Amino acid sequence: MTAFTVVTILPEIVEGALGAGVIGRARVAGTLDVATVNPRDFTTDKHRSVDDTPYGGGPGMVMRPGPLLAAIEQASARVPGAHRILLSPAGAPLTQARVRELAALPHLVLVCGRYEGIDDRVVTRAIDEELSLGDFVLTGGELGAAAIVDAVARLMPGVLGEPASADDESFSGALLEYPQYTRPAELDADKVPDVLLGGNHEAIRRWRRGEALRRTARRRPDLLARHRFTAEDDKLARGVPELEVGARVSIALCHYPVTDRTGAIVTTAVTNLDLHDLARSSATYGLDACYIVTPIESQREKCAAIADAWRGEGKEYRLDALARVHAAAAIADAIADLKLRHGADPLVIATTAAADRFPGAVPCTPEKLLHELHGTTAPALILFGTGWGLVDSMIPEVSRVLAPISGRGSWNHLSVRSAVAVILDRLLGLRA
Ligand code: 4FN
Repeated sequence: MTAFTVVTILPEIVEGALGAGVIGRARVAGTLDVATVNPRDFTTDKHRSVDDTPYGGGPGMVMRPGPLLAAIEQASARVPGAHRILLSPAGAPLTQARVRELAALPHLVLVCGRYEGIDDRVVTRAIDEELSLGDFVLTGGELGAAAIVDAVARLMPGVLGEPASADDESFSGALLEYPQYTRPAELDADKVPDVLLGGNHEAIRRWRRGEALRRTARRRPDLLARHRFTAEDDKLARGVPELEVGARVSIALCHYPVTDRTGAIVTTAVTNLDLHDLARSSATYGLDACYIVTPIESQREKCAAIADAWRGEGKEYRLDALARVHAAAAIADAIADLKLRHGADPLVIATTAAADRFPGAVPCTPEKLLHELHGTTAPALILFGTGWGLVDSMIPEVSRVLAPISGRGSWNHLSVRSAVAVILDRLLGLRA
């Protein structure tokens, strides 16, 4: 059982947060040990001051090291094996994985800052770990400390009513929860899904798993990217737009209309390397198609010749990639092909290394684009330029433009093969 000692100048906040509900009851019953230690009780001046002005100037006050260090020392001695945590925006964001690890420790001392922060020597001398609840401004660490006590305590035996309900909830696995309903079965015209009213437990389990996958895709694509799909998940995903985004995304490598180094509108040559690598990236991320756009017929024939050469080799993994490659005479032809095959106009997205191109298109990131695709069943076509980039005035179908890929520097001449890989990975890549 983990004991908790919260070091705070405002114990009322911690008591208020941890005095009611299952946590409050467990404390009264003696299955949960939560105490507070107040640095103000360790002051020696007549004003009992816990703060002072910052060295070097600046706004606000800083917590004095003396009373805080004394309070942490006494708190740590209350139960053996203290692990001292500072709640701080500089800490690692708290996760359920870390909560589970903390639940194995005998004593957590949770130190709360106030004012503008605490004297840094307290951190270097008396803190083992810094944790944060997230990226927002708080007036103090107390609510973070209360959150950690709540999250850790609910994993301890005897704190929750049923032990089964402790760890099968959202974030323990990688998926959000399926939607829950209780009586009445009809709230005005709002009905509880039929499957939940029937007694088919296997059908209910399958429906819930499918809903959990769908909701996670829509609301927390970052979590879904970390989820390992089971064979059943793959089956449930089939035909669900939110879960098959890759199969609606196509790319086009455009050799026209692009500019050269002087700004003149030109047609560039198809290269063997680009074609190979884009086909392989397209297959890796499960894309619908990879269009090679060139108005020059002999260049389109070259694409077919390269494809034929692959076919000749007869290697199966290459054929998978190859099946996605289509030569097109113009961007409009690729768009027409998508419309024909999907029965809807594609969302056309331009890419550019220059932030001022495509001024009429809505700027977006791969993350925002993914969110948008979750909300539609329409296909998407991402355009990549060759040479010195796509000519923005000649592609009226473009409605979105992806922000340039960039590192810290101003030098930005990524190869188109690299740009495709980076964008596809940010859009569809797994993070597991
Ligand atoms: N906050 C940021 C950047 C700089 C300062 C703050 C901030 C309370 C003592 C820390 C904040 C956030 C999550 C404790 C925020 C947390 C705190 C937390 C916290 C008073 C000094 C302060 C992250 C927005 C860039 C005030 C962000 N989880 N300073 O809030 O203690 O636990």
